[in-house]
Amino acid sequence: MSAGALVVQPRLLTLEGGEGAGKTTVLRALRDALVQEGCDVVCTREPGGTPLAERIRGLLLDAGGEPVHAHTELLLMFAARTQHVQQVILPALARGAWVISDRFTDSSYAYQGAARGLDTGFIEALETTAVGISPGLTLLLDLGVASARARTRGRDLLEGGAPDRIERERDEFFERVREGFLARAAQFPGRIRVLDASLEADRVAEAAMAHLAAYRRGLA
Ligand code: Z5A
Repeated sequence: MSAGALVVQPRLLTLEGGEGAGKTTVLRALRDALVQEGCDVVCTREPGGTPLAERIRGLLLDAGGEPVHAHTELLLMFAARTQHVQQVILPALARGAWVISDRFTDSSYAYQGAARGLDTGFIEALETTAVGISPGLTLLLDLGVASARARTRGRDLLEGGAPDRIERERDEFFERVREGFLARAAQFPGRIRVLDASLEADRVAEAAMAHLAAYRRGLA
């Protein structure tokens, strides 16, 4: 299977959305559903997923106060992704495992493309050259910016965390991220399913599992 120059990987599932949309929560529900059926499941995240890519994540989220150029940010995201794909995702898929990634290339189109204003053609060139694969199914957790802020503030208060470099962006930035994701969903309606992430966590997880079940029936 291929999506343009990309090879579609049916067992690669990705979760996308703005901050605080509930990706981590949904990822656990999907993992549990697959594990219960005896599947080998690898859960991972971007940026990150390998020791080197996690170090790049650290640089991306805390640049020590130095301004980060949008192209630097994009190239670091893709450096981490290339490493992640080569070291973790492709080997897991090759042994027949399912891979669930908390974020993947759609995030670069939404954050660095739609929100930072970088050229989509350049992102496509990086995706084709340095990534080469596309998920079979992507669940986009769509949530309004104000609700997302309230959730992450609540979590930070509970856990004593603080917003990172990207989380400190203004609401307008996150509005553009949201629009960017929805535009991707409109462009790839077969792959990207949009979930209403404003619902209670259990309802969002149920919707995610229903999409996964329908997707798996389609593969059979
Ligand atoms: N980034 C990028 O710019 N370009 C790229 O190519 C990639 C990433 C790959 C780090 O990603 C940053 O990198 C991210 C995008 C950028 N920056 N931002 N913003 P990340 O995925 O690690 O960061 P994040 O999106 O900010 O993660 P997050 O805040 O942990 O979001 P989440 O995983 O979607 O949310 P959660 O942890 O599952 O839930 C957040 C809180 O809400 C928590 O207290 C939950 O208990 C609560 N929650 C969850 N679901 C619900 C519902 N349904 N109702 C009520 N409360 C809920």
